[in-house]
Amino acid sequence: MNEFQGDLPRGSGESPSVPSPERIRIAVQRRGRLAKCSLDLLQSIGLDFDYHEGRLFAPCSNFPLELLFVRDDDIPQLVQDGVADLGIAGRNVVEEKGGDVECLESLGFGICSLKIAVRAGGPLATLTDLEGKRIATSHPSILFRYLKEKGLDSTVVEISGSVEITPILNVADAVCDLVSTGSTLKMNGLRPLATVLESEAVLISHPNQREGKQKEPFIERLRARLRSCLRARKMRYLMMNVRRSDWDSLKKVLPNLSSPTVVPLARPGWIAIHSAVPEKAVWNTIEELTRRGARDILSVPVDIMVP
Ligand code: PRT
Ligand code: ZN
Repeated sequence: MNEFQGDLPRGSGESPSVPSPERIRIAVQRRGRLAKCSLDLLQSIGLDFDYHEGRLFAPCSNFPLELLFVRDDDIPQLVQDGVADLGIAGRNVVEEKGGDVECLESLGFGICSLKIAVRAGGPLATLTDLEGKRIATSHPSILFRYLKEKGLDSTVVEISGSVEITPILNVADAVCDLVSTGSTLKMNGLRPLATVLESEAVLISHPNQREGKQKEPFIERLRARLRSCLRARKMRYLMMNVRRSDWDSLKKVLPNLSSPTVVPLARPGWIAIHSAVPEKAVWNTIEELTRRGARDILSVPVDIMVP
């Protein structure tokens, strides 16, 4: 059964590969680092679609939406031109391409930073040492802006890939590249000098394309679902049994943001407590709760969290 409620026409999107003008179109990376997480996130907000390698479009069977699979670099332009209503791309790509797109949500994956790096043990030690030097990057616009802001006059060497080997080849004195674990820099004898941009995958749209459009309420529904899932991913749900007399002490451990559920147990003097806690703090919280008398502690993941 179709779960979407509204009067948006379904159009020709029933066909597996024919685009429909009436559906919300979301551009996602076809293959690469963001592809799987983008699809997983869309599935986690209840969207049902078939995905096969090589396919350009995938219509959704339970929401007026279709996916468009493209290279990540093309996503900001497709959104700006109105070919897609929404897109998922790295903030680095969005900032690099510039253009008139709006970041609607930060999506919590594809996390990396754009860093300037220099030869480890080499003569360049501070930002000012980059004055007059060559910096290789595949993000020239972002780097230009950064250098201008810092008042540095360096030469930007634009390169499309393998940025990290340019100092070895004497093509550049420094690099400005994406870093996640830092092992690529290390392997190439480089060390980070400055962070130019923090990046993660973001949901983008063109502000004017959405205004007053029939699709807007559906886009808002998607955003609300995304926020509920993203919020939930950061939380765990804890359940435990405690002595009523220990409750005042235990209360102090459970974060203020959650309002714990307190349920009386058949066992006299005991209660069950349920509470959502931040995933990052879950082990410390469990250990502290145990010290304060909590027993039979269960922790479960949270799928959806609507405030
Ligand atoms: O084919 P298409 O054009 O779609 O993909 P692509 O090859 O251009 O991009 P892809 O799939 O490599 O990356 C897509 C997006 O993932 C980027 O735009 C970033 O937003 C994000 N991302 C997250 C990264 C990284 N982490 C990352 N580590 N993109 C690239 N890297 C590279 C980096 O360039 C360097 O070569 O990984 C290396 C460094 O990794 P560490 O772990 O050694 O530090
Ligand atoms: Zn790309």
